[in-house]
Amino acid sequence: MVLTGLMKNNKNIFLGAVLSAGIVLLGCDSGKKPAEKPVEAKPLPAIATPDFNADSSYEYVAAQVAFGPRVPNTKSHVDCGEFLARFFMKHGGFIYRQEFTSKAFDGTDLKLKNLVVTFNHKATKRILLAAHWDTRPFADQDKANPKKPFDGANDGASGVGILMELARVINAAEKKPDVGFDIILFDGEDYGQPMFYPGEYQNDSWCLGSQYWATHKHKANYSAYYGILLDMVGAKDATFAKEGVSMQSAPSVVQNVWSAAARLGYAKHFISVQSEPITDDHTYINKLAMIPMIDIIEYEMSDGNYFGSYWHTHNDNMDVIDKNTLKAVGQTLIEVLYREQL
Ligand code: AHN
Ligand code: ZN
Repeated sequence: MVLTGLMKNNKNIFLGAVLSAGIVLLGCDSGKKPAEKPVEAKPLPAIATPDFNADSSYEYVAAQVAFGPRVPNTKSHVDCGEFLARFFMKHGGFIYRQEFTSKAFDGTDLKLKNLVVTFNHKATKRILLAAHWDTRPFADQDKANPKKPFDGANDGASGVGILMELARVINAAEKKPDVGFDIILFDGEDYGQPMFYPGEYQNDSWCLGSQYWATHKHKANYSAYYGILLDMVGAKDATFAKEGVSMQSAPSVVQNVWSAAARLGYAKHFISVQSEPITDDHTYINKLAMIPMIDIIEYEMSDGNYFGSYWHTHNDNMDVIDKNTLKAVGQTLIEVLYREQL
């Protein structure tokens, strides 16, 4: 896999060299002495990265779903939260359980818990990876049964299942990334006001956990070099567009992640299309925590609601999850982490 990556990459490097040669020639016209030789672009050195196991990641998605919908203020939610905390401790993470209460759009007090997991805490250069672990309390896009909760296999569990497998394989690997990294599992992302609720629409009713963390970090002076959020990252044939908030706040991070995916052969998932801005946890991390963060989120151009047709319906269950998509996202994240230099 490393080899294919390198071969593909050589092509990009070659293009880069042609382009810089063009710039040197332009320099000639303006009367400046051209550089002796264009600076030679170096191909990426081969590196060994752990292999992301999609079967294992799939089982981690299923394990969350098996608790029942992880809706705040339910036993399934509490139990799954404990399971996740234990899992990350077992696989080398240090856990901060951040418990707090937030008011929902309808005035309900929600008992929420962000799980902050740190790896290699001594490293000062840190990458933040995140996903939400809660499930929406109603399938309000479902025609037949819009008031009942749904499994949230893709919306919620897929991102968490990828971060679980990433933590497992990196912890088991002899060679770790040079950078430190943190995983935050945000709670209360999906409790946003549904269309069936009367009254004025409250925009900030989504993303309660990330809004809380951004203003109450687990460590007062915490920051990260950049962040990557995962949301709905496990559906069959999913496409991820370059999302608007990400392109506005962290275009070079988008570029880096999309290039890594292309090197590994995953360009059919990481497409070169820009989508409109989407309000998600990264919106608040950018706006309130001032950490540049991108969102890898499924975006289907052919679909009326932009997300998959299963979105916020009872079809968001294990049947939509595909191991190839989990692999594409998980292996790309590993590539990005291991390529990041101090
Ligand atoms: C809105 O629908 C405003 N944002 C999408 C955030 C989301 C909901 N992600 C998953 N579920
Ligand atoms: Zn959702």
